[in-house]
Amino acid sequence: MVERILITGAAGGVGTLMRPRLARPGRVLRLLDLHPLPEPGPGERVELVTGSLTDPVTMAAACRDVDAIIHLGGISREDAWDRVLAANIDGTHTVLAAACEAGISRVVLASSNHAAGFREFDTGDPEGIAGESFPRPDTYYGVSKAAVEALGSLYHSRFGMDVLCLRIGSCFERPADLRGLSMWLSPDDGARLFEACLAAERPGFQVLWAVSDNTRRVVSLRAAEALGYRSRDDAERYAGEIDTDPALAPKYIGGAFCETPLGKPNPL
Ligand code: NAI
Ligand code: 15L
Repeated sequence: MVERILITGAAGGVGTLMRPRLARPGRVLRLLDLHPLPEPGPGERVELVTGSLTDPVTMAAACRDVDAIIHLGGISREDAWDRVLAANIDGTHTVLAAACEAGISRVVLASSNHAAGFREFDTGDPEGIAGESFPRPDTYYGVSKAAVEALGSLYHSRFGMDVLCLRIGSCFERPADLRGLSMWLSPDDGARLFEACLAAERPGFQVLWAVSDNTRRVVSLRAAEALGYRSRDDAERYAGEIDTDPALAPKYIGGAFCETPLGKPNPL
């Protein structure tokens, strides 16, 4: 049997990092984005879809013969309310409704640390902040991610879908700054976590922190590890290249997002 996984927002930063890492024999990646995607390399089993995840017709076609969805597409930073609402909240509703209609029972949703950006770094709890902690958004973008989680919960409770929401920290090749030493999700660990989300038996609805097992980690990996995730990376190996002056330490896990003007596109 061919396993087909639909990845929305596949042309973006995380999608580009995951494309080679999620390739497996017997697996087809169906990659959807507003922007054209690079053509398949030799031996690569991908199907390319250019279109909007906010369009129900596009999504209905994209969901055909799909076993699971990794939903990354949308606006990935602060922006005007109506734009964030359309791409992230309406968009995720369209993705979940199409998945449900197509009988797809497993969806992994990209939430963000910014759904909980106003949680303080220093909680005093050695376990770290739990995944299903109540949202404390830092931006309209963060509000949209809290709504993404709520929509996932709704579709699980109403229709029995398995929905895993990942509160992703900072998923880039390497951590950028002092905050990143706590919040980094290495690309390889990201792929490990997506695989755990795809493989877990009947996980139901969960909100999980998606970070590497960083020495300076302040969010809990308990739920992700219970699902089968095993981080092998630690941002600390980059500490020597980063200014670790404690004066630069942000108070809140959302870092600079907590200060960016609401509704103004930010370059972070
Ligand atoms: P990105 O901005 O690089 O990529 C997002 C992609 O979604 C883009 O290629 C864009 O064209 C596509 N997209 C936007 N609207 C669309 C639509 N209507 N239809 C189809 N495609 C659309 O973002 P990145 O960094 O790849 O993040 C992926 C997801 O993970 C996003 O949902 C983001 O909010 C979330 N995330 C990312 C983090 C990171 O560290 N990169 C951290 C926390 C969350
Ligand atoms: C996010 O949610 C963004 O999508 C990403 O671009 C980074 O800013 C990340 O959070 C972060 O907090 O580093």
